[in-house]
Amino acid sequence: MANYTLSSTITLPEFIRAQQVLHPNASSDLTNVLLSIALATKVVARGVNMAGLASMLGMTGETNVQGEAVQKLDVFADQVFGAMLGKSGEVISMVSEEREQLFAAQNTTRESKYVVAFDPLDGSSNIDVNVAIGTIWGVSRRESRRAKVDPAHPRDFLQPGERQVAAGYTIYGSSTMFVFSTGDGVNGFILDPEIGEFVLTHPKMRIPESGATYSCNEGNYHSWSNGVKRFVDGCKQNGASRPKPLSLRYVGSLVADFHRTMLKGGIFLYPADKRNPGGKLRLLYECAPLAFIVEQAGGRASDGTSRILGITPKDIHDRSPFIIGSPRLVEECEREVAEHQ
Ligand code: P6P
Repeated sequence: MANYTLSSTITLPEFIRAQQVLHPNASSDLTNVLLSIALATKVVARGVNMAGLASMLGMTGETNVQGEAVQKLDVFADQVFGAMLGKSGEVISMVSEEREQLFAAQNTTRESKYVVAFDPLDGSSNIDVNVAIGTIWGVSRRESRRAKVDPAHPRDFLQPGERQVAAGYTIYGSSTMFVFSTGDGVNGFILDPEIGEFVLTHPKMRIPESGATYSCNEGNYHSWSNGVKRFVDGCKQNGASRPKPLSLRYVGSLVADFHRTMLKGGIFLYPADKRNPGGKLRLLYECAPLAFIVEQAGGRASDGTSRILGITPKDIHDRSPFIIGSPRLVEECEREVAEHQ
């Protein structure tokens, strides 16, 4: 039995409801959206943990809109989030990494005003080898100039990430952890399987100013820009700005690499390269939600030259170069990029 009494802990639903009371402009409808996301996360967590036993591992034989092989758990997670958010009554439409087009929630009312973008199971290529994977999500209000009765439209999603009203991620690892922000700091919760509830374990998360690790796919080194190459070369040397070289840590699962960076400090980079001239990671449901989180925790996220949260997507599946982490390291990388195009 976990060594705490339930009276001394705060569960995720209690925390979400308490935030609504604390912040008069927080609405019960956003609370309902967050509770739906939390419930969907628990259902996916059970699926991930049971996958090996339920022979859910492996591929479906299809490919998704990204041209990536679809794993059975991808499909399961996409359907769970689509269904749970769809019946909340607060969501108009959704974008999922697994679906080519946006899709309408099945239960909308005239009062529904949120749109949600999510990567239901990021890092899915790691599922079969038991490496941590994750869900990433961002909630925004529908594009303000649109009337309430207008049907779902991509324009509702093509807003800069700074307009998100909430964002978060879940990491399905040695424990299942739910990390989110509604713009008033970042808080982390670990799932206690004995009570089937997320419990507050990481209040007011802050990313360290700097860190001892850099995280990138060095296999792409020769196709990076000169500025990125100079920054990564600098990570491997000691010098004026650091007493010893940084260590390379790269799992190949964005949520796992980002979560370690959030907790320990450091920098994660997925820059543009010859195969991905516009970057590999998706702006709407990978970069923007994590950028929202990291800025709320005192960190920084850019595409190398511009702040991620200031970028307006042109398409719901836009990609972006992605540099995120401790502010000192991201700034150092941006300086190298600016000075060495
Ligand atoms: P690469 C996983 O497929 C993913 O979308 C992210 O989770 C991860 O950071 C990245 O791609 C890994 O890409 O090219 O290093 O395998």
